[in-house]
Amino acid sequence: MARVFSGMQPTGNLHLGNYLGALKRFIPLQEEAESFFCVVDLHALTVPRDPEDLRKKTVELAALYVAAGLDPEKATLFAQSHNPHHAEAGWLLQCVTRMGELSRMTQFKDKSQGSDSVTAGLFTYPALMAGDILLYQADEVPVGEDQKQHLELARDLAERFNRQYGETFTIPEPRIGETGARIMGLDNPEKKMSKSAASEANFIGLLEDEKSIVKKFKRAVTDSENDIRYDPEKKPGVSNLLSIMSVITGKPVQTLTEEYQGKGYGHLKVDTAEVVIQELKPIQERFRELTQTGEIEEVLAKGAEKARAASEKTMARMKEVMGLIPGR
Ligand code: AQP
Repeated sequence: MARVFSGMQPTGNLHLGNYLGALKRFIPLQEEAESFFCVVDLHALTVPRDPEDLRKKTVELAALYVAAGLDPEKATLFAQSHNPHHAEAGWLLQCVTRMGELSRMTQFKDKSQGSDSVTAGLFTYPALMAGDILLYQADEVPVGEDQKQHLELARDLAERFNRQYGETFTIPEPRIGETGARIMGLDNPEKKMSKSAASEANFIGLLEDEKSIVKKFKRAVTDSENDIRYDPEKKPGVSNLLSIMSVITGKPVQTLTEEYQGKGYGHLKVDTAEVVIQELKPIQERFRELTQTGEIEEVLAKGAEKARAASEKTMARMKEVMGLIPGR
């Protein structure tokens, strides 16, 4: 059975991009693969966080995993910091990662722009991410398009490690959706929807209320024409709305384009908002129930045990081949 691993950071508001590019795509995978889905709380520390908020967001993200349809009996759901192998593997992999490789990561370049207080953790985080994946011998990693470069690095590190120390890791394949892998900001469809966007008009939070969703879609930036067609280069705003609708309804973009021929942008915006509201409603209801019972902490505790057991062998092999002697 194939193994799947993916993670999400417990930071900011989980948005529609995170959901359509990643979380929604995790759900069917739990049926067909041995799946590990992690709340990557160590990654969240790469920029300063309020500790209380980080604790709250970690439990909330795990609750969103379950509310969206992940079943803790089928998939292993856990917090990254609950399995110490991640930090250990991250360090060992940093020692085979080159500074030049990390310097080329576009996410680091974007996030560090104009700041002289960037942490070393933000710079080395792709090596930790490689450790997250390689520890579980994952065959596939479902992610949005923005993570493609980090995954290529994880593959390069796995290949280098295998060459240098002998066969240790499975080489993971990125699994990036055809549609929805890069949901764009509603206020600026030239850039991806992002938790850290300057304006709240950029994203739809998964826990956002109906009124606000409708308002944001109505104000979504489009263009000055009035024909509805899919052309991400020339019509990024309209194409973004079509992508969102396509991933949720399962209708190909082409079919939607035909359905909306002769209708105005206003119509497309209101319908997209409605489709999103209906998709998020059951998730929001289930989320509210879950966060009142305290059962999520239990899910995370059981998941951590399973995760530690699953990564133990690889962790021991990494240490051994690198020349670390076993402790007693
Ligand atoms: N706009 C997006 N469209 C599709 N997929 C996306 N992802 C992120 N943004 C989009 C995917 O969501 C998963 C979890 O991402 P993360 O928590 O690691 O955060 P991120 O990739 O750094 O992006 P965010 O959530 O918008 O945060 P910031 O603002 O910090 O960059 C990943 O699979 C990611 O590809």
